[in-house]
This record gives sequence, C-alpha cells and structure tokens, in this order.
Amino acid sequence: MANNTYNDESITVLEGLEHVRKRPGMYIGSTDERGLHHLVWEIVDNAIDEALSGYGREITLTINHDNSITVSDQGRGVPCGMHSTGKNTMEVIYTKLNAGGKFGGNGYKTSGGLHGVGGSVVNALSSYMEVTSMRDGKIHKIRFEKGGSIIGKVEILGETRKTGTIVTFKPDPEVFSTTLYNYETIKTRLRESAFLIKNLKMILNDKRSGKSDTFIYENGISEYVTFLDTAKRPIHPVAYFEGSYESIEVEVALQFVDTYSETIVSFVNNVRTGDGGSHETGFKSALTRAFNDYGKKFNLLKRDMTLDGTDIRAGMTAVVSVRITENLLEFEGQTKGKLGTPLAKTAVDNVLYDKLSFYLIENKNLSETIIKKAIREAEAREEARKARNQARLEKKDKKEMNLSTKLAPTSEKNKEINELYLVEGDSAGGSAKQGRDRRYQAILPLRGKVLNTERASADAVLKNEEIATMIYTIGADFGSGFDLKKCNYKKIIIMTDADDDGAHIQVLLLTFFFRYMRPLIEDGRVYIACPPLFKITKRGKKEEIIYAWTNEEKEKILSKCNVQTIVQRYKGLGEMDATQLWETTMNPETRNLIQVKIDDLADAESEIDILMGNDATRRRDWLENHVSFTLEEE
Ligand code: 28F
Repeated sequence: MANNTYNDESITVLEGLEHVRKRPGMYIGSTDERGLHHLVWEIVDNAIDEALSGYGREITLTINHDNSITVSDQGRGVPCGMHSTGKNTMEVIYTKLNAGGKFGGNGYKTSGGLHGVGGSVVNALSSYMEVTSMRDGKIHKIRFEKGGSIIGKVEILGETRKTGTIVTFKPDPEVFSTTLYNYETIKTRLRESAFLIKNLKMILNDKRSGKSDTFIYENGISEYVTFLDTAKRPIHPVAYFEGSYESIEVEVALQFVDTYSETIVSFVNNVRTGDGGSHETGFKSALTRAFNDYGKKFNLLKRDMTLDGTDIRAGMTAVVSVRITENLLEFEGQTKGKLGTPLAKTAVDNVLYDKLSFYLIENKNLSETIIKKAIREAEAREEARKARNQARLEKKDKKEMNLSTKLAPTSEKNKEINELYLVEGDSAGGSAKQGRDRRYQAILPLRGKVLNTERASADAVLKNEEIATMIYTIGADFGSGFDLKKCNYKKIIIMTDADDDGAHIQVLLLTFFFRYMRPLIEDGRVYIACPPLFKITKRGKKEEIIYAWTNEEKEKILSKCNVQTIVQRYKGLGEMDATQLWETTMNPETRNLIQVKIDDLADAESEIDILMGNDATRRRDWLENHVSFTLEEE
C-alpha cells in the first residue's frame, strides 16, 4: 500500500506555465537537441527520486513511433487527491511551476534533475502529456494538450493492486528545432544512472527501430569503471571506497591499466559534472598524498622526491560520485557542470585518503608497480623536456629535425589563415606540394603509420619522428604544455587515401590530437580532407571530366550522361595529378572538408581506446556515433 506520509498541502502553488512557453531556454537551457533531451531527464529523474526514496527498483523508458516518450516507475504513484485549490493534486503538480514540496521546500532532494524544474515544465513544452497514477487501489489518469491545458477531468480507469506512475509526453514541434530522439543519447544516460544507483533496473525500448537495452548493476560504479576500461588491460581488480563526511556521501571506484591515459568521470546527486570541481580536486589530492606517503614510508621514493599527481594518474580510470543535500549545493559558472561546494573537497579527500592508504598497504605489489611507473613517467617527461630545451638552445638546424626534407612551408606567416596538410605517403605529398597554394598551405608528408599514442608513454611519443616533427611544425608544444595561441595554423587538415589504411591513419592522428593537443579539436581546427572517389570522363564533342565523392553521386551523374563515359575509381591520392588534387581536395572554393568535433568529450574520453583496439568494426561504430562529420561551411 502506498505510504501516505505526504499530504496534498505540501504542494506550494506558484505561477502558471505561460512563462515557460515564452522563454523555454530559461528552464531547459536550449530548444535544440540538448533541450529536447532535458525533457526526458526531468521525467526520468522524478522516477529516480521515487526509487531513491525507496519506492520501486525498475524504470522503463519507451521511445514511441511518433517520437513521444513514455516513462514508468513502480513508486507510490503521483498524489491524486483533492487539493485545497479545489483542483486534483495531479493537475496542480503538472500545471503549476515548482509545485511540489521536494523542490521548493526542505531540500532533501539529492538526486538529479534541473533543480526546481519539474514535470510541469515538460508539460508546458509538450503538444500533449498524459499522467497515469496507480495509487490507493485505483488507476487515475489525466491528459493535457498544447502546453499544459487539461483535457476533461482526472479519470478513474479501473482498479489495481499495483502502484506507480506512467508519464507520456510529446515535445511540441512549435518549441523545438528537432523532436527526433537519439537512442544512443538516452541509452548512455540510463546506463549511467544504473551504474550510479546499485540494483536500479533501467529498461529502454525504441519502438521506431525495435532496439532495446536493460541496465542493472549490483556493484554500481565499480562496474562503471570496468565498462570504461572495456578495451584496456587492467593490472588489478577495481578498487572501491565509500564513506561519508558530515552530510556528504562519498563513493569512489578506480582501476589502473597498462597504458597511460587518465580518465576521471564525476557526479553529484547522480548528475554528471563534466567540468569536474571540488569533489575531483579532493579525489586528486587524496590520491597524490596517499601514494607519496606510501612511497616515502616504504623507501620507494627518495626523501626529497615527490610524485606529481599527473604521473600517478597515468593509466588510471576513476569514477567519483558524491551526494550533497540541496542546501549545500554550489556550482561554479552557469552550466552546473562544475561542482563548487568546498566541503565536497574535504569530504572526498578525508574519506579516500584513509581508505586508500589502507588499501595500498594491503596491496604492496600493486602499490610498488604504480609508483615505479609514475617515477618512470616523471623521468621520461623530464628527459623529453630537457631534449626539447636542448634542441631549442642549440637552435637545432631544421635539417636535424629533417624538416626541410619533409615540410613544405607556407611563404606567408599568417597564423589566422595558414593551413597544414598532413598527407599520407610521399607521392601524394609530392602532388600536394605542387598543387597547393604556397602562400598559406603547408604540406607535411607522413611516412607510413603514425605511432599509436594511446598505448605509448610520453617518452615513446616524443621519440617518434613523425610525432616530434608534427609537434615542432604546429609549434604549440604538447600535452600539459600545449598553448593554442602559439599554434602556427588555423586549420590542420588530415589528407589520406579513402581506404582502411587511410581511416586508420586518421584515427591514429585523431587519437594523438585528442590525447596531446585536445584544444585543437575543441577549437574546431582539425579537419579531414575529402578526396573524390570517382573520376568520370565524358566523351563528347569535347572531353569533360566530372568528380564524384559517393556512389550515389556517381550514379546520378551517369544517369544524366547521354554520351560515352569512362569511370575511374580512385584507389589513392597518388592517382591524382597536382592539378586534380588541388581542384578536388585543396582549393577552398571547390573542396569539401569535414570538421572534427567530438560530440561528448567525456564519453569519447572513456571510449577513445576502443578506436585503438583491434576490432575495426567497433572503431567504425565509435566514429559514426561519436564524431560528428559535418561538412564545413566554406
Ligand atoms: C515516470 C515519472 O514522476 N514518479 C513520481 C512520485 C511520488 C510522489 C510524488 C512523484 C512530493 C511533494 C511533489 C507519492 N506519495 N515518474 C514519476 N512519483 N511525486 S513523481 O509526490 C509529489 C511530490 O510535492 C509521492 C507520497 N509522497 C510522494
């Protein structure tokens, strides 16, 4: 029987919904695809709130054929008694802003949502919404249309012994630029919620495609770390720590692998903090202190030697999840992506330092391995820095960097327009050098495969000639020293053959830029050139040459040809002469460029290693799902 501790009076009635329709951005951030999905998060978070309060352990989300969404839970059922205003409480909850004790009142709400935005905002921005509440043995149903106008009265559909809430809503096309839901986006979020709340079952069905997924994890964030390290090689079982400090609950799971990238994913009240914040600061300080103290105590570190946190975290994956009551919640900046609450730093630092110190003593071999790896990383970085300073000091003649034999530089030094083409192979490099506009286009031919930097230490990365030449040519240093202002080029364009080898080189270069020059991608400076796949020669009175970039384009051109044609499928850039390469792939007036933007850095962060695995199909899936290949508007 539903617990009736709740009474209808705790609903505080504020203003109506017309304000929401006028300025939706104020409530859901935007009315593009991101805002569209915020509607889903709000309803799902209400169901999660109910589960966190101890009612119901299963939430189901269905994407319907018409792109409406149905979410159902097994909670107590939304209250549907009589409200003092004379209306049914269900009507009040979904037609009045901030109606609901848990938002305006005692601040016990520690789960997600846009804090203060409720189901009523979703209603306001939907062309219709239906809410069914199973409670007190009956099925109560209410329907709204056109942004929240009630249709008829609350109906009793029948009897039931079950309890719970079902909400169906259809986003209003008059409000949103797109009303097309993205399965991957919703899947990622539901999976994340299941990782964060042990034993909560999240079910996702897509009626449009027939796809479905179910997520339930009895070991919560420990399984999240295992998931993030899917394509990596762990060197120990996931370590899990939990505790509380004053009113803040802390959970940490971490694991070291045999490569060098660092991944930290953090949450407050089950909502992602993509820009980190005080809880991550506390995590890093506890980790660094615990390893350094252990190193000194067991003579792995000389008295005066201190390990840098970056070196310790090379090869570490961690999930940090804290729960803070509403009254203590503070964020930095507007986006709520960065936690401010100072007490969260102290809480995570205190909980983790004690428990991790104990864990390190319990796992001596592992502790030693990690500390020795960190020492090697520190030394390698130091060597690399000395080598670079040395080179700079000696003003190493470019020849020694054999740049001159490689790089064809621009004749003008204009960082605002200059472009650097990274070209696969010497023959294509030759044609590119001939065909280019030397005023602002530089060419750097790459011989063979670029180093797989995902699996290489900083030391090995620097020793690789291709990589070192690129770092020197781009001129903005790399890693933590990277400075976008020093970058010599406005565009870095990867030009490879349109085959698997070319795709692999693209991915290796993208991995390098993502790992060591990420601001280049964030600033939208990395592009992929699109050489044509077909050359169609029309034999007529005068010979005409037309290029096609896809099979469909080629077929379309051929269908319009009424003269004899010869079709050549390009197998590589080297088959084009300099003029053709310029015309089809390098001339800003006629070329197509793909600008590389990684949709969700954090997700890419955790999955970019899939790119480096040996499973090419997973690599292609990842690229299709995560890298938006938008044709650059010239
Ligand atoms: C599919 C989305 O929205 N589930 C919800 C409840 C349960 C209660 C409730 C909701 C409390 C004071 C606002 C019932 N009985 N799933 C959902 N389940 N809201 S939303 O109460 C209304 C809030 O104001 C509920 C006793 N206490 C709370």
